[in-house]
Amino acid sequence: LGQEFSYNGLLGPAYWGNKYQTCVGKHQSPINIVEHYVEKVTLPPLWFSGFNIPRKAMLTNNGHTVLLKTIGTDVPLITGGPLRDDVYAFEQLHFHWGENDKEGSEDRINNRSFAMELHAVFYKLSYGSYKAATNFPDGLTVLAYFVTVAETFDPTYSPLVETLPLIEDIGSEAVLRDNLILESILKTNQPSMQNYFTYNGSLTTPPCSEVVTWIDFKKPHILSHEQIEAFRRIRSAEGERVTHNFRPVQPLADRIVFENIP
Ligand code: SG4
Ligand code: ZN
Repeated sequence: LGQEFSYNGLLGPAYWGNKYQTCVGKHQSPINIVEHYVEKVTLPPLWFSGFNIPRKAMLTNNGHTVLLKTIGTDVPLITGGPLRDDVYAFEQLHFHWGENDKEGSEDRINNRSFAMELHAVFYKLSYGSYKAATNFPDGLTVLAYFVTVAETFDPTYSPLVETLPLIEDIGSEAVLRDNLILESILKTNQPSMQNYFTYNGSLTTPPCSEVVTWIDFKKPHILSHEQIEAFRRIRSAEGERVTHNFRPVQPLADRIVFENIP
């Protein structure tokens, strides 16, 4: 578990391309989004369904990050926006963070890093499974939320943050005490969800597959310093604390970043 790649040393991002050819591809993520160069567009609204149902949720330490999966049959779905009429199904959500509150996000805005970034990963339902979808250029979409730090933190994160001490060891998992309403964390019912950047990129970890429609919401989430510290206490395969699990930005090359103005 968790030994195939790392964020430092000889298994670090500069060497991912040795084992995984795609990681040196032309359409990699993350990127620096320069607002001056984005193309403003008005896409059809993003649509969310099934996010307001309480679900059993399981949190896992996979050695690289904290991963949350919901348990049950019917899954939350999204469509619209850059996804057009295609329907994508929720797979998992996870986080990226840094050693201190000045860094941690993967994408940057005007070269600014945020303390953390939440990724909610979805796969195109018509491909049948998450695994199958990763073989197609439009197979995945990731909803990305930047996190800034303030005393007045977002209480909807508390059930998740309170479970972190139970999964500090690699491979450990724990069910959240109460069923989770994804809508509370992901804010899928809020108008701010229609203002986002979108571009085509990749998974930000090996195998770095170029199969992701990225949707980065402009309105950041707010956590407290103490809440982010709880993430920094989870341990990796080497038994060390995971204090840096974000990939450096990659060249934009010939891609265009769009900003949706609702
Ligand atoms: C994290 O390492 C997750 O643990 C991985 O999920 C995820 O890989 C990887 O990030 C890349 O995803 O949204 N940052 S990202 O591009 O979803 C996949 C698992 O290992 C394949 C399950
Ligand atoms: Zn991620």
